[in-house]
Amino acid sequence: MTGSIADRLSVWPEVAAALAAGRPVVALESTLISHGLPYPQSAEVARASEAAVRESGAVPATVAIRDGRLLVGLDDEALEALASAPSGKVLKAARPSLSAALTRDGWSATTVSATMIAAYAAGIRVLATGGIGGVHRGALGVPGSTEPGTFDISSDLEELARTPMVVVCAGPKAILDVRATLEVLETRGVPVVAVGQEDLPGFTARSSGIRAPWSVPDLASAADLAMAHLALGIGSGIVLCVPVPADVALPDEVARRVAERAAREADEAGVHGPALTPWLLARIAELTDGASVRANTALIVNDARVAGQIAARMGGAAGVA
Ligand code: PSU
Ligand code: MN
Repeated sequence: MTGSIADRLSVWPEVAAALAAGRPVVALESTLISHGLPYPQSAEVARASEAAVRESGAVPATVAIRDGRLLVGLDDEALEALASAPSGKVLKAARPSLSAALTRDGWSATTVSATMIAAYAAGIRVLATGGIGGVHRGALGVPGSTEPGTFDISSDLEELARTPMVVVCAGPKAILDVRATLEVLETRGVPVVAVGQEDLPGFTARSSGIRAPWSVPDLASAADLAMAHLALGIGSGIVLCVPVPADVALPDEVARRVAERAAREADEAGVHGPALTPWLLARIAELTDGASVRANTALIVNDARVAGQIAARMGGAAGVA
């Protein structure tokens, strides 16, 4: 079977009804459920994120792929299936693997890039994730080393450059080369905005140690800026970064130290490609004795809540029927 993205969409009735009525909807990506967190925390966070979007006055639409269809909005059974599937059973679908995911049977989870494609086609303009993908450490080579760079740069960045959506996250993942990630986003015309602080949030840490390219004091101004950006019609998305809740945040230097160590170990173990991010997140969970998982789950749910509030403030601009 072939068909365009629009032909492949299966929009959950509640989501379709909300979009038709001009009510706010928030898309949630599903790779963090299947590949980013251990079970059962993965299932808990998927449900808690949906609940947080609802508490904010918006309708959640978790996106995934099953049997050739792009599902925009999942029921509880589907969330459980994605979260509890044995590793390797669920494909990690990004823009480059979208056609492969859509032409195989069973489940695929969608990364930020694939989620943006499906959600945008459905009319949704606001998305929540934990941390966006970006430029991996070593992608540009390692100083002092003669080894060439891996060039591992997430397709999330290209998608943000071409798909006009508001993406709420807790900053680029700490496992990345955050400075290089910001530079690519700048080159590709994607505003990166810290909300409520001047430092760029550091995923599981409150601060990345880098000043954000732009910052706004509160959610109201974040929503205003997001609406202004989308209204321009210049094509790119906008990234809103909200810090992880303080009570579970990893100390900034701990987050950086374990990220560096995990990245070094991944390189030594020869882990590359789409498997790298899940491997690093799992290794950091071990290195922090689960503290990174507590921070990661809390920041995902917090991002979902904030995205719901932003979408509610955007009103009709948060989606199109
Ligand atoms: N946020 C998390 N955990 C995750 C991800 C985001 O807290 O696992 C996922 C998102 O789906 C993101 C992906 O798009 O990691 C990036 O993967 P890669 O670096 O292979 O592009
Ligand atoms: Mn990659």
